[in-house]
Amino acid sequence: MTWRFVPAAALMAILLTSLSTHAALHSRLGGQAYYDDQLDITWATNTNHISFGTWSSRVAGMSALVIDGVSGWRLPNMDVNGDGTVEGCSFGSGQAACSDNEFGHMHFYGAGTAWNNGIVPGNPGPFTSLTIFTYWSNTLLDSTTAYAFSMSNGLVGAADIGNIFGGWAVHDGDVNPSSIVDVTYDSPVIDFGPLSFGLTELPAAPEVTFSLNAGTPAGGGATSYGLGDVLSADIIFGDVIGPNHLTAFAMEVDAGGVTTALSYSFSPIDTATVQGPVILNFPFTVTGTDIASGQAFSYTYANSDVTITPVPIPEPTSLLLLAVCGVSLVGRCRARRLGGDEIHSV
Ligand SMILES: [Ca+2]
Repeated sequence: MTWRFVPAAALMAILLTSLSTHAALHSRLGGQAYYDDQLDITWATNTNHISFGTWSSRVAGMSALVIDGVSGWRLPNMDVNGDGTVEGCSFGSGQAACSDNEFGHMHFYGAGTAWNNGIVPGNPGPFTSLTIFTYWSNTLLDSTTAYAFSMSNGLVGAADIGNIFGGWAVHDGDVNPSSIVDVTYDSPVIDFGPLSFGLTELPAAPEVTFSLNAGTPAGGGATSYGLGDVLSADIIFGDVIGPNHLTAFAMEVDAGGVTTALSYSFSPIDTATVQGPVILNFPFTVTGTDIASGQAFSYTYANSDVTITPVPIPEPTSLLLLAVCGVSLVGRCRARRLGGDEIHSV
């Protein structure tokens, strides 16, 4: 098995941004969500996307929710620091302490910094369908009891998970993607087994596309990305069609813009011809068991290209520094000047 980059086609761009915190809600996904720059999370505009239900059903609803192509939604967290204590955000406890409770912070501070001046049903700001009823958090007290919050009066409670409460979707970080990653493959080989996925031949040049947030600095100018950094993922391979079944993702980009590691897997829901999990890696290997014949199969694409395209963040005051580097195994990197923007080699 070989692993070959094609430098001429593989461009890597790293987006470096300089953004300040404004204590504001920023429209995202065409107004379908708002980024809360104080808590560094994004709230769905429609507070009733998945309606009311039991705690378990709201958790399941979040995992299936896709808004404008973005998955990875969850219930709000009422114990962000995980110390087992839920902050009530009472007067005098302070805004910093209140940020431990995402619901409490939204209710008492909202987009601002003044206590008791937040988002409530009578003053919902940009949010829709905000009701006086109770909302589930993702914070469990024990196996049968979860914390819940009243956006009407700011009361914290713990209730049996069988209760019917609301489910307001939030997402870690900013859902505006920082970059789009396209991975394309060619030179397919059937290692063994039958053709599956409803295919009559292996696709000549399949493509996988991810949109990612800014990732995490990994030291020395490198950046690492995990499953939580993936905002959306798309793949078409026979009758395997994304985007909502990505189960693992890990990518490392070094300071020179070279992708030094990339692996991921999809576990699509079983269909007549697909039985998950289907493991796709880099280079592109596809393994599984064909349902029709019961035989194991393995396919490999010998060649891989990675293209990472930065996505400008819609902030008028943002400073964008783009570094464009040729990707190769020896880490070739060059500085460019594009459209008047200042480009720095990294
Ligand atoms: Ca806590």
